[in-house]
Formats: sequence, C-alpha cells, structure tokens
Amino acid sequence: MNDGDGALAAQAQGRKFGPLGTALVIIPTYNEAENIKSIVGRVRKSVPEAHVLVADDNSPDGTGKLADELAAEDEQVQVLHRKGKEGLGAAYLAGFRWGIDNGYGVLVEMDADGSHRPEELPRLLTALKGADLVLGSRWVPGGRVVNWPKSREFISRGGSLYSRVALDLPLRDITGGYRAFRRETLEGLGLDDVASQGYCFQVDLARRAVKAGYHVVEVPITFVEREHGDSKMSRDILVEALWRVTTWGVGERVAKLRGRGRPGGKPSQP
Ligand SMILES: Nc1nc2c(ncn2[C@@H]2O[C@H](COP(=O)(O)OP(=O)(O)OP(=O)(O)O)[C@@H](O)[C@H]2O)c(=O)[nH]1
Ligand SMILES: [Mg+2]
Repeated sequence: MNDGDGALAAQAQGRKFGPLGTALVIIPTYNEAENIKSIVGRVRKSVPEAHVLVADDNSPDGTGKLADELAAEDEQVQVLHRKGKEGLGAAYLAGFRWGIDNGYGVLVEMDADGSHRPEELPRLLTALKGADLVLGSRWVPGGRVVNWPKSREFISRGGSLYSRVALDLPLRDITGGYRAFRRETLEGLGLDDVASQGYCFQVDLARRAVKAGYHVVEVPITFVEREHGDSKMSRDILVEALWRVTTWGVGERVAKLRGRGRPGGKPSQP
C-alpha cells in the first residue's frame, strides 16, 4: 500500500475511522451487453454482502434490459435507467446520489468491461477501514496492467504524472476509475460542481479529496484490458482533461502567490 509522501499518513495517525456500512458497487454502462452478466456475477461472488447498481445510459445494444433481467432475479442488484448518453461522470454522480439517498455506507466505482477485477474488491474494502477514500492503483509497486499497448500505458502514466505535478497531489494513479469511497467522503466533496467529463471526473474527485484533507490510500491492482465491446475513450476526453488539469494547476498557483492559498487547509470548494 502506498499513500504518497507520508503527509497523509501522518494526518491520519490518531484518527479513528467508523465502521463501514453496506457497499454499493456502481457500474456505469454504455453498450456493455457482452460484459454485464459476467461483471455483475463476479461482484456478487467476490463480495456477497455488497449491492450492485448498474447505471445505464439507455444503451442501444440492450444492456439496460439485460441488467433488468439480472435485477429481477437478485434483490441485491438494481438498475438506474438514464435517458441517454451523458458520459461516465454524470452516470456516477447519479449513482452516488442514489446510493447516498438509499443509505449505503460505501460507494464503489467499477467499470463494466472487466478491467477492474471484482476479485480485488475485498482488498480495497479492507483498506477503506482505515481511510476515507481508496484508489485502485496501477502505478504503485505491485500494481500492473495486462494486455495494454505501450501507447495506452504511456498516455495513462503521463496523465497521472502530469496531474500529480500540476496539482501537487501525493498520488500515483489519479485517472483510474476503480475506487471505494466512504459515503461521508463523497458528502464532503461538494459533488454539485464536479467536472463530469471522462478523466476529468476522476482527477477532480481525487484532487478535491486530497485538498479537503481526507486520508486517501492507493492499493495496487491488476488492470486488465477489456476483451469484449468498444472503448468509449476519445481524443476529446483526453484534450479536455489536459486543459482542465492545466487550468486547475495554474489557478491554484496564482491563488497561492496572491497569499490566498491555505496550504494544509480545508477549503470548502477546492
Ligand atoms: N452510463 C454510462 N456509462 C459509460 C459512458 N461512457 C462510458 N461508460 C462506461 O464507463 C466504463 C469505462 O468506459 P471505457 O470505455 O471502458 O473507458 P476506458 O476504461 O477509459 O477505456 P478502455 O480502457 O479502452 O476500455 C464502462 O463501463 C463504460 O460502459 C456513458 O456515457 N454513460
Ligand atoms: Mg475500460
């Protein structure tokens, strides 16, 4: 386990973390008909006490209907049907709100395509017993990627490194989407104005959590490239992430230079 430069660990010392409530694993889907059954089954098997929420954006390939069939035969599986494709961030935000409204204590982010292995979820949840937020991390010792072309690895590593430096974050995998949040952490992040597009969404949540003083822990994971279905990653998502991270980084530095930065402080709106 790695939690950056030790500052966060020091901060967490002496802190008591409350018990974890029931976990809700949120799986956003857009055209994942080939994957949905397998991923839901694997989650249910790996963490039988957890519940699953599929957040489907009216997938043309019928993923929503397949999810309904799973929900009909398992009361721990629910489906959130959304009108149309609005991006992964918007689907997660709707899922978080649903989970918080329905009293879940832990909210988990997991892709439908098998890249985030449900068999590793118990390790993330164990780590969350002593943290506010756990990131499944490809880029800490013990973490790895399977079947990724070098070009994807370069973009992903580069994106995290750039975010780490630009935003001064003691984290290694800032763009990853396999995460477990305590509900109180999400409630404290101010979800109403989170950047909801693609990688920005993950970077923005991590950044807010660190700046708000939450204890963020990275747990190594093995990330497996999807076998079925198409990636929704696009050049636009990458360019937007680069632009936003740069804007946030410049904004933070200007604020510090003007003496308005509060290092170690707890800004209400990071
Ligand atoms: N509800 C919803 N889910 C989405 C949307 N875009 C992507 N997803 C889901 O978000 C998860 C991640 O999307 P991927 O296409 O796998 O993106 P990625 O993991 O960055 O890219 P790859 O590594 O190439 O698979 C998958 O479960 C997708 O089905 C969307 O607009 N709405
Ligand atoms: Mg994927």
